[in-house]
Amino acid sequence: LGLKPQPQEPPHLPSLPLIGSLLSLWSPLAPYILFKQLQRKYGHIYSLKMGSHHVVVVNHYKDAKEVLLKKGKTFAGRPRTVTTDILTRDGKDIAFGNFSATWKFHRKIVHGALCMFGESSVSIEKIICAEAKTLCSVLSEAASAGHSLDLSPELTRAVTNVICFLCFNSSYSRGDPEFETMLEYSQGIVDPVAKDSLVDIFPWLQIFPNAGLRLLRKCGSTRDALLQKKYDQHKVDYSDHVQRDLLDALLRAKRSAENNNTAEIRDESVGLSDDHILMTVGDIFGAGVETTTTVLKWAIIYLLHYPQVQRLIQEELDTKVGSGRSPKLSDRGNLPYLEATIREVLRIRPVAPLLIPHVALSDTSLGDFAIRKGSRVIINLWSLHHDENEWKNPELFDPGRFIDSKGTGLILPSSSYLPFGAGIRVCLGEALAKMELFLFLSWILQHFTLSVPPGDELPSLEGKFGVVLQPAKYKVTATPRQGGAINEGETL
Ligand code: HEM
Ligand code: PLO
Repeated sequence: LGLKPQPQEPPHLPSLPLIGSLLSLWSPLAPYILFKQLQRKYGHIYSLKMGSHHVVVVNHYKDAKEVLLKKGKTFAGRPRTVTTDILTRDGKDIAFGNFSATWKFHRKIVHGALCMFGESSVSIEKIICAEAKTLCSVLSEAASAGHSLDLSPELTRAVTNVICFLCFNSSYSRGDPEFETMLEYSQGIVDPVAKDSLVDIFPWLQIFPNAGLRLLRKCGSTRDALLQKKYDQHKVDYSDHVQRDLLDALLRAKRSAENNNTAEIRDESVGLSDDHILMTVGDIFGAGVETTTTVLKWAIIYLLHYPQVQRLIQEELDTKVGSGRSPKLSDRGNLPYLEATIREVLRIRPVAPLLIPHVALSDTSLGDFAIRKGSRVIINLWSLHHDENEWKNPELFDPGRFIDSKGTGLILPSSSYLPFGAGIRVCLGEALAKMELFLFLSWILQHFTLSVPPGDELPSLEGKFGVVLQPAKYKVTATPRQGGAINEGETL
């Protein structure tokens, strides 16, 4: 009497010894769709076993915000998995590294380096616009030759060059063999990292020949060699007086830790070993390329499916920017329909539909349920972004839902929207990604109308679930717009 009832654990999916709840998850549906459906039977929060791991799945935004914001620190852990351990030398990076002083320190350095670029003379805006211009001239060439083209490698190169400038103060031109190598290894990492769940459930699978893991190891070491090369070059040219890029910022932090005596011990304790530095730039480089490129590909797919949306963006560009100059970041506030389209793409096809798994660092609670220390918590962003009670017709692509009734201002019609996550694990690249999406799309649409090549079908809207949700390959025809010629003499 008078005692508070002990909170119960969340409803549990049926599970068997050893394989856990694998049978109920053995489904042709992608996990984020299955997890959304399982709510009907088990409620918004339920738990399951993946091998020996206790996993809690969260499908409602109120609970998601409790995990990410209200109890952000309690849920700031990351699980160790076989694949991410291979990729990140046992979690010596930011995204897959567990909550620690080292993790905090690296986030701070990256954040500082990204902010510095906002202010410097070679501003991020200039870098992005230069890449947008090159991208548009490639489209122009294809258009005059009457070719349709797969935009993927061109978009990847544009986005890669932006992050390459920020990380390494360098860039790739077309046909650069190092860039081709990068394109190849990336896919060999994105695919197996997603398929990690099986090896993770049956760790002994590693002992047997495993094609995915072999590919991951091979592509991982190609990536590491590339990162190492950049690192070695930077060590040679480093100067305390100039900070060219993120790698310089990390080197500077390392030097100053070393100068504060007891070199190596201190080095290890704050986590500024060569491994840590390499893994941090590896993260930013990898995240910088894969996420933004994927969103651009989805955006273009939706523009092909909804030519009226494309037309509305172009009308907005024509009235607010015109054809005499190129779009700039300062136009962002004047182009609400483009901004709304970007928001809608991020809603309907979230880059990370299950975010990255979180881990409870101590015994805690979530809603009315008890959560044990060490539980993995999966936030199903797909459920948040497709919640019928929060979004009218969630399957429908409609940028208009982010525009107010007057048709001029941006709104957020629901709180069930977290494309970049939230709280202390929130995406580090949100501002950068938004600048790139805005500038690349506005430059392309100012100059071209995109359509499906004659005889081709509309590209599929179905995503391939991986560590990022990727669309299938497709081609486009770019038709130059009237008065949309690229102004060669223009200064940015
Ligand atoms: C983490 C989304 C672009 C760097 C995340 C997370 C999401 C996300 C959902 C996981 C949050 C969580 O686990 O709670 C996106 C989207 C992007 C994007 C939608 C593009 C539109 C970028 C870019 C960078 C970046 C360009 C690099 C500059 C990171 C890093 C983390 C992260 C380092 C890990 C943070 C941590 O675990 O502490 N992002 N991201 N992201 N993102 Fe992004
Ligand atoms: C992409 C392939 C790279 O070779 C390595 C890499 C590093 C960071 C990862 C990124 C990959 C995929 C997208 C991730 C990012 C960290 C944050 C981002 C997971 C695996 C997202 C969307 O959460």
